[in-house]
Amino acid sequence: RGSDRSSFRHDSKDKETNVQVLLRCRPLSDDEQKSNVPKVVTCNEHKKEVVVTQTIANKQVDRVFNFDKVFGPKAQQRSIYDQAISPIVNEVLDGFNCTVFAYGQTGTGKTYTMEGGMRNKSGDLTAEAGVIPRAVRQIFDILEAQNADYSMKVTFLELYNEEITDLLSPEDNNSTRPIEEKIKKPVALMEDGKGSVVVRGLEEESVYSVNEIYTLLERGASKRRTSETLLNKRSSRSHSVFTITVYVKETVIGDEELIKCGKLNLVDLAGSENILRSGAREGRAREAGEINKSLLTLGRVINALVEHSAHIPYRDSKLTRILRDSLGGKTKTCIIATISPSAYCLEETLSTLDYASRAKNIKNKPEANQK
Ligand code: ADP
Ligand code: ZZD
Repeated sequence: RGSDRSSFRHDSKDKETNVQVLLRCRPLSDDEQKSNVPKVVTCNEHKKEVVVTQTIANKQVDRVFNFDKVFGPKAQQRSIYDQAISPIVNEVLDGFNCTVFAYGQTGTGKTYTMEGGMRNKSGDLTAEAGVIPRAVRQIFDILEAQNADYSMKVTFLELYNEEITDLLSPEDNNSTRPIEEKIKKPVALMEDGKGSVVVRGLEEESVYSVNEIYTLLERGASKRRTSETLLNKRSSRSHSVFTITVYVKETVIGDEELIKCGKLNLVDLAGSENILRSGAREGRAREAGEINKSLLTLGRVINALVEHSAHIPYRDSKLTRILRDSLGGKTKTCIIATISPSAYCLEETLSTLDYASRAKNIKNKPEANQK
């Protein structure tokens, strides 16, 4: 009967693939344009090349960086999605786990890229919609077109100061509880015995339509705003992780039932300037140290992976524990590095470009899971 085939069937070609790294440079803002802010970044999308122009001792020095894809200031949300993210979503529906990270200095467009601008009342995608709403739409469109028998779960969390906030937990209307308690709900990281970490205690919402997910995103976005104001959190210092898990029932000849499962993690990282500044003496130094722990550890994990170190410090932060499989594991990973063209951001821009270049050398071994 084939019932002994209940274990995972690995669709493994044991192929190593590099983490894909894309670069996006935002346009100058209206204000920056008005005040004639000098630009130091030139993008060549065809050559997949970014050139940064520095003037050192009156000499012009160019630094050139290459990526898997380069998107200049004119690139639209839709074009980035169609060229870079849509193929990843197809892989998720083929049973792969995939992760997209946005990395860069605050103000360079991480949230704009991952989430996008405000949402349309009708629920349609606007030109400003980012990766998350577009991925949600594509997943439903494909499953509906295939007339698939599917189910889906989403989670949305924020990680700040090594503490996890569940952005989807229902509103607590008990007005006598301290606000801190209403926002925070104990969630814990647990090892699942197969080398992965699961976040225990998160609200896992089963969803059946695009609009249902959009309503949840609204709840998450509103909760994030509440906790930002009430707890004086700086969103630039927090990481947010939106995860969609899709289960598709496969029609198989005979009495076997296979469920294909794919997972998509969409991660908006804390501003990268927070690592550079982490050494700075600040009033609340301990807090500052904690805030940067996940981002610092992410950098150390990347370095350890590309240097083939014997020890990869995954366990040193919550972010790297949650995303362990995305860094050197079986997940397909894509990093979108975001930069500003402004001369005033030069130092941060070079730091982001160096970081992103290093990340190109990380190798993963994607494997489809089929239960
Ligand atoms: P971050 O999340 O990196 O801090 P944001 O996404 O908040 O940055 O972007 C900062 C500002 O720049 C926002 O007002 C955003 O709308 C705008 N912006 C960022 N990227 C772009 C882009 N590619 N095109 C147009 N506006 C952008
Ligand atoms: N970037 C906006 C949210 C913010 O910071 O509030 S845009 C998208 C992904 C995750 C969370 C929110 C969204 C967002 C949104 C806006 C307003 C209300 C709910 C959700 C969005 C944008 C376009 C389409 C769908 C959702």
